[in-house]
Amino acid sequence: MHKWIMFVLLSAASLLGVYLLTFGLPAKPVDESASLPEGTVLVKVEANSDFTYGQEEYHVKVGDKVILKLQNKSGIHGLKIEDLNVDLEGDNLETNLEFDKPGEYVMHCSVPCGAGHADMKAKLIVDAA
Ligand SMILES: [Cu+2]
Repeated sequence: MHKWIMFVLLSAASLLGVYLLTFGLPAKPVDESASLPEGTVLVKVEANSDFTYGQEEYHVKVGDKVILKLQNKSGIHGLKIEDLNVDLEGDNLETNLEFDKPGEYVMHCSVPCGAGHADMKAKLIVDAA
C-alpha cells in the first residue's frame, strides 16, 4: 500500500541530490555586516531616483561604532547631516560616527538631483543602549 508514494519521494530526493551535485547550493547574498568587528554597525543608506532613501528611519544605539555609508542606487545624491558635520557625496560616501546620547538627526540630500531634491530626507535615530 502506498508504495508509489515512497517511490515518488525517493525519486524526488534523488533528483534534488543530482541537482545539488550539478549546480551546487545557491550563492548566499554577501552580508557586509557579518565581517564587522563587534560593536560596529553598518548603516547603509540607499538613495533612489524617486527622491527617497531606502528607509524613512535608520536606527542605531548609543555607543555603537557606526559606519554610515551612502549608496547611490540610481541617480547621484548626497547625504548631509548638519548637526554632525556629515556630508557624503562624490568620492566620499562613508563616515564613522559614535553617539554618547540618544537623539534624532535629519539626513537630507546635498546634491541637487531633481524635482524631489528638497524633500529627499530620512532620519537617523539614536536609541538608548
Ligand atoms: Cu538631491
